[in-house]
Amino acid sequence: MVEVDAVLESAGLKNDKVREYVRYWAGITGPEDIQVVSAADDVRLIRECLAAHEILPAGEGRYYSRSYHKDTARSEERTIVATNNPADKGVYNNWRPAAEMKAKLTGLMRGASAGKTMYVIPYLMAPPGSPLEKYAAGVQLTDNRSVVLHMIRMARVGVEYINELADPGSFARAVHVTGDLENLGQGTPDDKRYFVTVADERTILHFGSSYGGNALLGKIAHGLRQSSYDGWTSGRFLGEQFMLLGIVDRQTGKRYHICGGFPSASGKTNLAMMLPPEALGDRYYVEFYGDDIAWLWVGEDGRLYGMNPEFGVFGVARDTNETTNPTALESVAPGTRAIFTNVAYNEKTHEVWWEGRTENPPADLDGWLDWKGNRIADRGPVEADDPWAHPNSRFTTTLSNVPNVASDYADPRGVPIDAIIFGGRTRDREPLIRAITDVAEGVYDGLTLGAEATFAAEGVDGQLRYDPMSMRPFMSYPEGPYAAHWLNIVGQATKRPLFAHVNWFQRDPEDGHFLWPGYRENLRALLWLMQLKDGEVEGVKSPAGILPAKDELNLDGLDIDPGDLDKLLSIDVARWQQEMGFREQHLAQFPGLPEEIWEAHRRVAAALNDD
Ligand code: OXD
Ligand code: MN
Repeated sequence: MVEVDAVLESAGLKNDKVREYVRYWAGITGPEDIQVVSAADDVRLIRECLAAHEILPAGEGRYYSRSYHKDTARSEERTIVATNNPADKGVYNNWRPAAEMKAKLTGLMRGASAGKTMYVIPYLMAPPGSPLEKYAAGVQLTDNRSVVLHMIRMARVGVEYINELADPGSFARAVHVTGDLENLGQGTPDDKRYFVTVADERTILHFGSSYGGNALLGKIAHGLRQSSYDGWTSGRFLGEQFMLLGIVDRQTGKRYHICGGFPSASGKTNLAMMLPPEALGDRYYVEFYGDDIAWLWVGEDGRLYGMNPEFGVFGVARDTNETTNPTALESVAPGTRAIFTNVAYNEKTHEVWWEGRTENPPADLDGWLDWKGNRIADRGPVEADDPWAHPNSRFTTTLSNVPNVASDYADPRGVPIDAIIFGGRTRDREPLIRAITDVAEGVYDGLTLGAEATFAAEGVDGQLRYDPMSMRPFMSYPEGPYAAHWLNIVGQATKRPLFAHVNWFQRDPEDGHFLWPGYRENLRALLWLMQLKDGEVEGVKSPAGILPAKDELNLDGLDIDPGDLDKLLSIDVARWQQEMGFREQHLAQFPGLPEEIWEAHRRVAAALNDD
């Protein structure tokens, strides 16, 4: 057995509560060795991982990793929020009793790190000095070296973040044990994986994966599930799966900040990293703050503030290219120390490729391996059309590598939020943008956010898979209190943000073409929203919010069909009325939903009927 205290002492880990926690879990998981890591260990750990073939070189200063082929994504069914209070059970949080889950996970983890090193990763999910720092400190234990490399990119890592805590016990306890990946029955009735957040004990216990949100516990488990629970119980903040961007108007000197939630596959990372359209580039500059998580609170000046608690980006590789997201490509350029996971890899040239990177895959197949490590050139007719990269393959890079990262991205004070936007992927009904000035109607809009079910297979035609505030997989407490907490936090602000709903994906019903070009052009809708906020435009009232008048959108340099623009800026009342019925069923699932939300629903329904 390792001399735990001697190791922690020599690593400069002084917090006694952290020592106690490491000792306790080392006693259970039984590692052969213990190492405390900090960001400065990255160079050594990369070298060790390369030597052990846990990662491979991907060109100068870039790396490639491949996960076990049944361990490639978050598993919603195996993810649980546990507490000691049955009243914490909601519709989406998969609630279970804390005692039951702690016993189960302790059993699964017992002796499961035998022969391995336990890495102790002290981290902070916030810029140091943040008003929410108290909720941001954590210590992840993991028996997987590649997970350490990812954590160093996604969080601020080092003993300095936990040695001097005002309350030494106020760190999230995040235990990750990989398990025997080949014998866990992933996706079968005998699935042994469990990803549990014991929210009222601020303890995260994840067993049976080394991938993404299942294994990088600072990110989703702490940054979203634990933080949203902490935000609710403290009454102080919101922790949401939101991107955060800034817009600088060089002509007026004004700066704006917009955050918002988008269900997966609705272009959130592309939006967060967006560049302005060519024709508007002299005047406007878009700044990147974060693509996945925002914590929101009300500052002493009565404004809503937001910050990205992460230190990096864990972005989906698929379809990332010079058109969709040139900024992302630059953020993983040679020398960035980025890590690619589960994309295709050329073992001779060390290049990487994924579907949508270029229109066609590389023509010369020499050296190319698919994400499972199989040679593309050896594929038979059955596999010929299989993707080269896994659809959930990723790139991991630090925020500072993003070329348009905001100069104040690490400012602990956060940035004032001018608007909160929601956007799904909707082929009809949702206009390009509709602004909402009333807080309850804005929160109602977030609660009824969704993305289209893929037609026929997953649902009724035109019916959304609802994903409230894009938090469905990360909900940690019941939806009724969640809505009340939103009303409370935003209601505390004396200078309120605007809300808006955006949709870049409306299609022509006849030939299916996208009505709006998307990507960089999306800035035009956001600029209109900021003009509305500043009282420079009035928009046109509709039953579902304020729409841009046709001449209010800045269309300089954009060639768009006038008929398409008409459809983008109008409301299909009949389709909206159908949607209101679906919304009613969706909201009725949530006991204790505040009356203000129901009133907002009835107001929109009545306005549609009067229209
Ligand atoms: C997610 C992620 O799973 O951002 O949503 O990784
Ligand atoms: Mn996410």
